[in-house]
Amino acid sequence: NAVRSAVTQAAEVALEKVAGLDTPRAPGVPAAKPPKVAEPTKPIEPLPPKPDQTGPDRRTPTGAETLVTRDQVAQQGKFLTTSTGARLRDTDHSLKAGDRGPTLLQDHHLREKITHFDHERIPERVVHARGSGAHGVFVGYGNAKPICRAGFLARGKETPVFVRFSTVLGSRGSADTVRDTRGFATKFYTDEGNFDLVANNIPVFFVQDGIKFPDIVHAGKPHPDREIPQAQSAHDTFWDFVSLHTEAQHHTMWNMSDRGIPRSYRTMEGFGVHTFRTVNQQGETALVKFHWKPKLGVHSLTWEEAQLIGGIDPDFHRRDLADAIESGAYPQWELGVQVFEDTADETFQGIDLLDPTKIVPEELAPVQPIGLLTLTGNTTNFFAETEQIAFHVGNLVPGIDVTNDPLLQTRLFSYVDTQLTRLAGPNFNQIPINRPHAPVNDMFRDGFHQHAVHAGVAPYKPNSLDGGCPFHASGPRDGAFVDVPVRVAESVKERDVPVSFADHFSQVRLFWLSMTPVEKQHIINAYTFELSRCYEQAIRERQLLALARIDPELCAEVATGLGLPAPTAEEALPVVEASPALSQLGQEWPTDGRIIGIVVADDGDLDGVDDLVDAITDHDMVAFVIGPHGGKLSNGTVVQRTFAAGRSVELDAVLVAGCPAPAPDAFPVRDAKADEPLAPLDPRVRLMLEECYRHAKAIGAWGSGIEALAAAGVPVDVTGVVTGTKGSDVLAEVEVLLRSHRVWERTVVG
Ligand code: HDD
Repeated sequence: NAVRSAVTQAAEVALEKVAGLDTPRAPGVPAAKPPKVAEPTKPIEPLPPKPDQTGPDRRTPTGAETLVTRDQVAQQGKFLTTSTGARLRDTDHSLKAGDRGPTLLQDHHLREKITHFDHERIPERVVHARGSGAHGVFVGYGNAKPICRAGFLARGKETPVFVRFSTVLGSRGSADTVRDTRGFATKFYTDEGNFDLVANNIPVFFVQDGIKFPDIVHAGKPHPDREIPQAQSAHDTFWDFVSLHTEAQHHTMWNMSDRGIPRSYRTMEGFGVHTFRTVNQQGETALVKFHWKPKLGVHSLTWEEAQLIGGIDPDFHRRDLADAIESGAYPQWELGVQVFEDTADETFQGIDLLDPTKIVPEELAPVQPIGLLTLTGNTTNFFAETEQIAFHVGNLVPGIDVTNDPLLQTRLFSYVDTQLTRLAGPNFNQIPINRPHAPVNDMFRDGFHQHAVHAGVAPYKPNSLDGGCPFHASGPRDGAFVDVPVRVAESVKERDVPVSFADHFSQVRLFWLSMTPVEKQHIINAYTFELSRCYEQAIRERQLLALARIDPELCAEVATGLGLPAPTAEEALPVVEASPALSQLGQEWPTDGRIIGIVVADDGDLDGVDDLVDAITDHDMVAFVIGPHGGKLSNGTVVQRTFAAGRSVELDAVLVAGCPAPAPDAFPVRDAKADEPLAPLDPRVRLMLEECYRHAKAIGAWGSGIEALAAAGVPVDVTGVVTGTKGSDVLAEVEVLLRSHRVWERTVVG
């Protein structure tokens, strides 16, 4: 303060000597003119932030502290400024030598604006580039205490989380519904530090050793010469690799199953894949596999739906997640563990727990729920949160440790390393979305994008100058992370693989045998589609040979589809028992958030349509009234989708309340089927009903809606097609059907 007041006094003395300053101006040069064009937008009251996007001022939605207030980061402050805070009089015109002259290099604001824009993009993730994120909360059940001392698992303990779902192969702008593995990465901001569970929706991986990760990724990514195809495995290099590298066959079979095309992120399971080691308060250890179980059940698209949606709504999964959260239908998953004794050989009933290409069937080791995840908040800013979040399998908390799984060991290196390029330097954990909620007291200093202003002079240990601070936590009592003292070194250094990793086929067969006939048919179709897209005959033949080692029926069906002879496996088929828990079908689930379309015609039976909408909403489902035009129908019912904009693929079930006649100008091309001796039906509605029928969706109709079914060729006397006299009765039956997601019984293989 003494220094300050001396400086102020000196300035006051100097000021007294200065008279008013005139702006010097060269002769003949006019004073600065006001801009000719007025501000294009008149000030109006800004819109309030969406309810699920409000965050306390100085905290991000995750709860980490930001460096700026909300007003400073939103478009809400009164005056536009430069990034250094100077108010701007004009951001619409560059500084020029005359209003028709060249632009001047001295226009600092122009250069700042364009430079910042030029650098708005950062490298996308090398894998999992396409993703969607949400905030939420995890609540522990407390029952994991005997095996794990992690504080966030304590009974009733609430921990904020951020989850990022993703596809693996595609670029940031690729479609959501491609056939691919899905990422399911969760960051728990626990009191003991961040814990990241970086999981997938498939419980096994393509390779057993991380050193092969670049190989599978290079094979799956688009071909390097023309960069096609985008976001899919249906091409030569992928099948070249997996057919040669047979340990990839298990993961590949999961991809070819319905798991490769989830209906929604909300209906996906998640798997930590590796076996982790947990430690309790007494220091006793157990081996565990983590599972996420969706409350809405596991549910997938059909392949035709997935392809159609790729064009109709490439953001289908992102939109579905955000809409559900915004509407308050918060998605939920239970975190569960399979628990195994921590034996010296780290195996369970002959299954090597360190082999990431193997599952342990739930019939042998049940998944025990230990907590509940609820996603409650959308992101405020996609880039700041979903794009900048950095996960790392090494972000562990006391009570959870890694094992020697060679895939996991490489991941421990890769996840920090990749952020150094992607987020440009070593300080990425200071980015708001990555900041722990636990106090951070590290000795990492400087580097690109350092945001902290570290005090003290002794960022080294031991020191005396900063009082010896900070100190080591002494052990579990102080909440320290303690590495589990497992024995590691009674072996020789070698590049090799254990014999127990050598079996590449028995669990693939196990998966195949566990599928229902419908699911098997989908797998056959998927292999046939993908291999048909390969150009190289040798690759198709090699993959058929791999299928022969899994199951002769599977191999024969795919071979028939490809028009090739089915090979026979030289060795005997592995003998395995099926695991019914692997099938997605045969159970009933809550219908929350399911979308029911109601097709209406202006001159149809509109009575009661509004009541139906209310009934659907009351049951926590979503109703889309689909009509010939936007706005309102003659009875005042609001239309959510027009025939022009709505497609069946958005719906889980459809109700038909009328038989809309073809609109004369809907299709400029003559519609041949409209001349058939059936009730004339708008071709877009016919397509919708045909697709719903083909995709095994529940269909209901009453009144003239029954004529629409006939005109679309939808039989009324089959399972899953409900007709009646009253919409409410039909809805009640459709709702029951929806509990099993689809009506597979009426399909050919049902
Ligand atoms: Fe990985 C991202 C999941 C093996 C290297 N991985 C990434 C993401 C998920 C997974 C969900 C996206 C995270 C996000 O949303 O930001 N990865 C897995 C699973 C694996 C696996 C379940 C096997 C069990 N990964 C794996 C290996 C390596 C990597 C073996 C390297 C040797 N993974 C990465 C990466 C990524 C990544 C290159 C890209 C972006 C990132 O990390 O942050 O480091």
